[in-house]
Amino acid sequence: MIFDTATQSLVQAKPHDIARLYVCGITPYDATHMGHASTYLAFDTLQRVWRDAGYHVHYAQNITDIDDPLLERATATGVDWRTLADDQIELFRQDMASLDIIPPDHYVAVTEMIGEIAEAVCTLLDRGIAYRVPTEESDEDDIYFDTAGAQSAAPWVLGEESNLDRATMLALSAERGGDPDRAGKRDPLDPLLWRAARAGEPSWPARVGEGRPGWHIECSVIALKHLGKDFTVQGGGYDLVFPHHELSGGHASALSGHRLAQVYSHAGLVAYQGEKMSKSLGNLVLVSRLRESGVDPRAIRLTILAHHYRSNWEWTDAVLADATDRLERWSAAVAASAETSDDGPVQSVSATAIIADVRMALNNDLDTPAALRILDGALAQRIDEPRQIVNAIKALLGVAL
Ligand code: 5CA
Ligand code: ZN
Repeated sequence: MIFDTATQSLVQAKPHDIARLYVCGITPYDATHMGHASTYLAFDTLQRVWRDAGYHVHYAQNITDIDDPLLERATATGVDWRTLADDQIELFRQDMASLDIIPPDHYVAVTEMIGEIAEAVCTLLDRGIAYRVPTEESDEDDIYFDTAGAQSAAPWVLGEESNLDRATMLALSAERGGDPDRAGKRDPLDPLLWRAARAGEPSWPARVGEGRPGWHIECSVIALKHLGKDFTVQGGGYDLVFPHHELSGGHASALSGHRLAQVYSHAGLVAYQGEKMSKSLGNLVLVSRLRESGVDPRAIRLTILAHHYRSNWEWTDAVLADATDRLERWSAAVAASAETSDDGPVQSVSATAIIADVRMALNNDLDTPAALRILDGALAQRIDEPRQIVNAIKALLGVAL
């Protein structure tokens, strides 16, 4: 069972055959902070639970390697935007590997998909679900998605995934990369599909006109290409509920005639020093910096797993210290169990029963804090088959003891 944002209820994320997962990837500047790590670890746990249940998992993740904030950072620091993106993507991959996060089958950079995204925009124009808005900044037109047109043409209702009213959607759109006040749009909530080439900005020639993709369409096209329509779970941090997932869902429905995904799953947000950890605020705790300072990546993992993936929580030295203690306790218990394994008939707890409890906790909306508590209790006692517990902790929680 996993919580679905659209229906606001616990649902079975039960794949028919293959579990198909899309998680929105990073915009590669200032990677990888603890908020990113926490979101990717939530979906890593989902992947581990599916694998444990015997499903094949097919996982795709985008990389937003062309977008306004990336370009702004590149300009501000005098670095070429491609160099900035490449360096940060490499760092992100190293950070993910250090945290033992199982990589997606497809990491897809938007710059690899420009042609296909431009073709999708053409399709939407041809179907009358997209329209041109001229701009004085370019000889070409910007192209917008017609939310009203899409709702009559596709199985999609604006606001249905996020459960938000129009006033809230308008406010969030202005806050999160939208442009509700742009003149010439049919509806303030219509999002940009294609940004016409402007002086000093990267752009690509395309049938729709020289330009570059808008944000939401990248995820719709990448997900449709690699996972197909109506896939199992669309994931990301809670900050993506609106407008990003609402509108990438709308684009995908308009293109495919089907829902984007069966379940929309969102991880809570990690804060630091009282505010959401974010690149724009700069209040970051970076995985790479912690690693450099000698923090064991397993302790970072256990810090995140000690919080339920849907809760909002704050990174502090104290939560990391708790996880470091837990890692030491567990490691010591495993080492001690190896030494005393042939001590004769002393009363012990059953590894099979403990693992069943851990599985039950994880199947209940990925309740990792409960799983950790079960293991705390078990590892404080003598276990009949300690190797089984070590293997289960590795497979289900990604922590090698
Ligand atoms: N490239 C887009 C998605 S298409 C993007 O949101 N990039 S990002 O780098 O800003 O964030 C990458 C992922 O980390 C997203 O799923 C986002 O929801 C998540 N995320 C960002 N900040 C936090 C935070 N403070 N806590 C939890 N998750 C976060
Ligand atoms: Zn996305």
